[in-house]
Amino acid sequence: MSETYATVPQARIGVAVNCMICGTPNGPDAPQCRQCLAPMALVHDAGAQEAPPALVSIIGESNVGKTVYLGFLLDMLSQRAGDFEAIPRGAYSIDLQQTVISHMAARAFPPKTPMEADRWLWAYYQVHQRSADRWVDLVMPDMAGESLAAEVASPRTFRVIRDLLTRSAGSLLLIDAALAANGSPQPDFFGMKMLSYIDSMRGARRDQRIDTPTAVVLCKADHCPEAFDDPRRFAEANLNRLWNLCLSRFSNVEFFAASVVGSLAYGTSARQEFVSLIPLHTALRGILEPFQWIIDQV
Ligand SMILES: Nc1nc2c(ncn2[C@@H]2O[C@H](COP(=O)(O)OP(=O)(O)OP(=O)(O)O)[C@@H](O)[C@H]2O)c(=O)[nH]1
Ligand SMILES: [Mg+2]
Ligand SMILES: [Zn+2]
Repeated sequence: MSETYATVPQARIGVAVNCMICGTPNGPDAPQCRQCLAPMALVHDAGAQEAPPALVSIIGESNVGKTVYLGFLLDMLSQRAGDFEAIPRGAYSIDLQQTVISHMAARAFPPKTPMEADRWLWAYYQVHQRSADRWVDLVMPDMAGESLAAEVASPRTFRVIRDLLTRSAGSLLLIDAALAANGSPQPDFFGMKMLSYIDSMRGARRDQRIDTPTAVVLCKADHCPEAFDDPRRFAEANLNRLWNLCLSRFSNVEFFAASVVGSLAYGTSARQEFVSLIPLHTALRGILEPFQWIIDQV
């Protein structure tokens, strides 16, 4: 017989903790939700807060630059960039930022995010917007592009992704602008798939558009500087299918361009057959703007 709430011994009911992402009750010492694998530390850290934190999802294909973007964003926030300062809740929140910064300091990109949800890094920050003297609590997981692709291809493969995307207060959809500028239709199609997945999961009627703030971030814009000049125009020209879907189904979309590297080198070695990219120096452009736009609306 499956274990239902009614059959759980009394002593355990008293201390069961509901997962922040999917709501499933878990034992008090569970490190991860037994249903969706989200870290239970999120709930323990939220403890005394009046309102639950807002979820912001960073989505996009594998290799688009999600981990790099999120790592630098968190690092900028904790260094009090622009209008913001950010305080991590829980030491685990620092791991992503630390991984990205230490790799980049050693002139290497961070490794690919593993597909298994229990190995993702999650960041839980209290963000202070100084001009408005406003605090926002944010939870941002670094999901793997391949897991997102698997969930989009056959919904309900990754429960955590469905729960995250349907409950997100805002999304950043990262698109490989360098590929798109080179004429590849792949970024356009993947972006469309992601948005139509969100559209169907939210279950909005055909005459209702999705109003969740969605920032489309044109990544690797160092390869195509024209994306910085006019991101909307770039998207309309190079990602026309995605652009049209945004117009017809999403009422709150904005386009941004971003890049983290100033110059790249290409290296090979006797031990490996492929060419690896070496970031020679970091030059952050457009990292904060999409985040600021999302925060202004959550
Ligand atoms: N030129 C350029 N390349 C970038 C930039 N950001 C990331 N990259 C490249 O994109 C690769 C992938 O970046 P990640 O952040 O690991 O990509 P991801 O979206 O997290 O990929 P998954 O973990 O597989 O989902 C890096 O190894 C770099 O080669 C950028 O701003 N400019
Ligand atoms: Mg990654
Ligand atoms: Zn869960």
